[in-house]
Parts: sequence; C-alpha cells; structure tokens
Amino acid sequence: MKLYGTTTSPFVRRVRVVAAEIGEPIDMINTAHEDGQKQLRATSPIWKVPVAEVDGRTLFDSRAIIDWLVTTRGWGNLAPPKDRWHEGNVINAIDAALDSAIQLFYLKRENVPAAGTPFEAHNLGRADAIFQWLGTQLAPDRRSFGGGGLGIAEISLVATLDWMDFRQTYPTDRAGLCNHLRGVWADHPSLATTRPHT
Ligand SMILES: N[C@@H](CCC(=O)N[C@@H](CS)C(=O)NCC(=O)O)C(=O)O
Repeated sequence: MKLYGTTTSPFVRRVRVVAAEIGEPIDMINTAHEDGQKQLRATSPIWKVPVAEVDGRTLFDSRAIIDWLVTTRGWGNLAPPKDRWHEGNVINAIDAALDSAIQLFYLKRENVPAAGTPFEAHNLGRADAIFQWLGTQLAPDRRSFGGGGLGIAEISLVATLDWMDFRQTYPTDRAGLCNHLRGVWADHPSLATTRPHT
C-alpha cells in the first residue's frame, strides 16, 4: 500500500498501526516534504493525510483506509468491534477531541493568538467532556472499550493522547481514566515504534 502521510500525524499513525497488525507493507510518501506535499495535492483535493493507494483504488481518510484493509485482509491481530455502532460513537468522540486540539495547534503554528480566547476554552472544554465520557465507556479492566483487546478505538485513543502530548495542545492529565488504557498499550510494538517524535 502506498501511503501519503507524515510520521507525526495521529490519523496516519492509526493506519500505520493497523497495517502493522495485519501485515500490510507500507510504502510511505512523506508529505512533510515539498515533493510529497505536491504528490498529495495531485492525488487528493482534500489535502489531508492519510491518503492511500491500494488495490488500484485511491482512498481518502483514515476511516476509509482502515475499513478497506480490515475488509479485504481481515483483522489480523486486532480485536474486531463487538458492537460496531457503539465503536463508531467512541471513535467519533475521539475524532472530535482530536480535531479540537488540531484546530488549536494550527492557530499556534500560524502565530494566530488563541490562548485565553473563548475559541480555545470551547475546544478544550469539548475535549474535557469527551475524555470524561470515554472514561465511562471503558471495560472494567480499562484495557479497552469493548472488552476485546486492541482494536481501532483503542489505537485511536492512544494516538490522540500521544499526539496531544507531542504537540502540547491539550493537558492529557485531564484525560483521567483514558490514560490508563494508554499506559496498558504503551509498549505494544506497533504503537511503540510509531510514537511521534521530532
Ligand atoms: N478525517 C481525516 C482527518 C485527517 C487530518 O485531519 N489530517 C491532518 C493531519 S493530522 C491533515 O492532513 N491536516 C492538513 C490540513 O488540515 O490542511 C482522517 O481521519 O483521515
């Protein structure tokens, strides 16, 4: 699979982890570089990563890529959802917290002051509410949401919290019980080898 992305993006990391768990090799086009960015823009009108070229298809968005991989290759070492509609809610919530933090990060990167604004408070408040709710959705052993082990929701949560720390966009000590799940999987090889770093 040809994958357009960066080594720091939390959405790209989800795909890299899933690919590792199901044994799908990745040929990465680094979109942090000018040439890779040019190739991305020639491939996707959304200009966001990840984008994949796989089995003669071009797929935009981590959810579509992951869907394709598990549908055509099977779940490999991953835990399939026990209730895909509930898992959908969990992943949508994680995406919303991550998107809020990403918006704050982009403002900081472009030197647009957001600190102390209602916009910042709104986005941090949403992330607080989401992590609090996610904490109530954990299985009793707090290793997963559905009780089945490492699946897409768990990977998404770990990638989100690690990226928030990496970019310092949200104080993850406020994520409460979700940090327990992250701690459980921290040394799992596909997650440990894809952690963002400079
Ligand atoms: N819903 C998309 C979100 C992807 C996304 O936001 N990617 C960020 C990097 S983490 C990006 O490419 N941002 C570039 C931009 O917003 O222009 C997915 O799941 O793939």
